[in-house]
Amino acid sequence: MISDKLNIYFIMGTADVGDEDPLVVLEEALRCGITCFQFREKGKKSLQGKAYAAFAKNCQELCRRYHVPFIVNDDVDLAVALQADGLHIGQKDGDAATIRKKIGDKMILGVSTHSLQQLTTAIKAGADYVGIGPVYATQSKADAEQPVGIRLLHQAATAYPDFPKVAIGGLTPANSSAVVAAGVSGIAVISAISRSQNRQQTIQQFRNLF
Ligand code: 3NM
Repeated sequence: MISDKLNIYFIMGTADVGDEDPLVVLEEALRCGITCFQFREKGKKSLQGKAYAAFAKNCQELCRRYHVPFIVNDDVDLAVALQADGLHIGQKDGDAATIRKKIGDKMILGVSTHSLQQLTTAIKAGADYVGIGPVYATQSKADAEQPVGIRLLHQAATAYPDFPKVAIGGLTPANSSAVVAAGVSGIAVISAISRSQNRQQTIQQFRNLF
């Protein structure tokens, strides 16, 4: 996977955007220069059934128009049905090696990790990139782990300097310089972009870090 594509990695579902239309938010983010998108439709009020599938398809079509990879969170069947560019799984979403076999070698596989050991396991299982977090406290994930801080990013960069890594959790343009300096290929964010009052400026500030 091309590490550049991970630089500004936006994650969103309907729960992440106040009163705005999520498709309008996504299109604005694409126009302003996000480099990767993860479809993450979670939470009590999340879309279900046909509405869920239609929302995913609409997000995918927007991403295609802007030549930005479309990655599905968690839902292997949806990723396969849509022929998504990638699938992202967490530590509780099943065994990465088994999932890799199911999706084949062409689909990008990302795995969320919260320790060096999980990172090693994900790499061995055939991940193309890992998420490392939460770097800072986050409001966007109900069951987030304790923050791992910049320290784990440095350890990961030392252990696996060339393996693609994205940092996640509580990241904003203001606190991400040290994160990028720690050696990650990308900054993965929900709220800093989905709830930004000025998306153009926020995304430009993230872009300036690379
Ligand atoms: N995964 P925000 S933290 C989806 O630690 C997600 O793996 C995390 O949202 C992990 O940018 C997180 O608003 C939430 O903090 C990120």
